[in-house]
Amino acid sequence: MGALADRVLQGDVRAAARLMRLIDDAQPAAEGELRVLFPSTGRAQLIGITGNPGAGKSTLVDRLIAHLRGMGKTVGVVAVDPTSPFTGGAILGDRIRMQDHALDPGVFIRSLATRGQLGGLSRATGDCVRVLDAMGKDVVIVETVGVGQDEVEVCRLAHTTVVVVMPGLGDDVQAIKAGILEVADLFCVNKADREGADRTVRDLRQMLELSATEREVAIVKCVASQGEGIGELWDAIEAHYRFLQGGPGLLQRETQRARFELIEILRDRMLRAAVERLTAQGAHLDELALRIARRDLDPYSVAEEAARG
Ligand SMILES: Nc1nc2c(ncn2[C@@H]2O[C@H](COP(=O)(O)OP(=O)(O)O)[C@@H](O)[C@H]2O)c(=O)[nH]1
Ligand SMILES: [Mg+2]
Repeated sequence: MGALADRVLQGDVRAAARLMRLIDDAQPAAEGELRVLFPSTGRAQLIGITGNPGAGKSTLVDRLIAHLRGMGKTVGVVAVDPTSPFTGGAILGDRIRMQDHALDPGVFIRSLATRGQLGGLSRATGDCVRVLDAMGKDVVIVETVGVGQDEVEVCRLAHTTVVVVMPGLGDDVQAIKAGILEVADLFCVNKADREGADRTVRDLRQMLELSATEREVAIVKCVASQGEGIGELWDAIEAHYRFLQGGPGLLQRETQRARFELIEILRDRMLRAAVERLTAQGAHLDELALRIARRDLDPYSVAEEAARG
């Protein structure tokens, strides 16, 4: 235990890639390594980029990487796309787009396939972020599709969450209300080269006023494909981070994240143990599910038995 972690701490990129694969595959062996890494983490600035598919998140991340490299900062990226767990199509596209940075040792990009095992998406993402943090990356960016609850949860890992929207979708702003508003520290209205960007900014501002959030939520316009507004976007991210650092906010976020992760780890562990117990008794999960569906068993009794051991 800890052999991979030691190599990660020495900056071994291949060891980091291997550990992230263990994490993505929900291999229990990853935990021992992460335990060794933990004391060396907590230094990276963590940024979440979320929004609907096609909003321009990957393009923005690509430009942000270039901007940060220009400032001499090292960058880690975790790209999560649960909308294509089987084809991995979007993820492959992201990889190609970001390949300019692939040969830069100051950049590490990892796509998460999240193969839908018992381990959760946010758990795997958080653990990969931790590896990049331990590697010494100054900034770690998580790109995630802001469609489901899981993806909203992922935002809890970040110091600053950027919600990317594009103009011309009046309903889009409406759809944002649920859940996403609570996690947004910053809105990026991307594709500002298209008609209606100012309208979207106005709609967002109005929505923020109506929601009566105490927080200052900045709105930045970008044309990611042209690299416009990227400096302003980064400045707004920095301003938010400095605001957190200057008050109780940073520790509050870290504590919230720690609480969330602890619950996830506990849940994973207990779930794994319970499933192992059931399997040891000769019952297969799918078989039990079939018997429950047929009303031969009820799920409450099965769970009770599995939990009791
Ligand atoms: N017109 C315009 N297109 C953009 C802009 N940013 C990204 N795109 C395009 O929008 C499409 C989706 O971008 P992508 O970054 O893959 O979006 P993601 O799904 O949110 O990661 C791509 O074809 C981009 O080239 C922009 O600022 N203006
Ligand atoms: Mg993308």
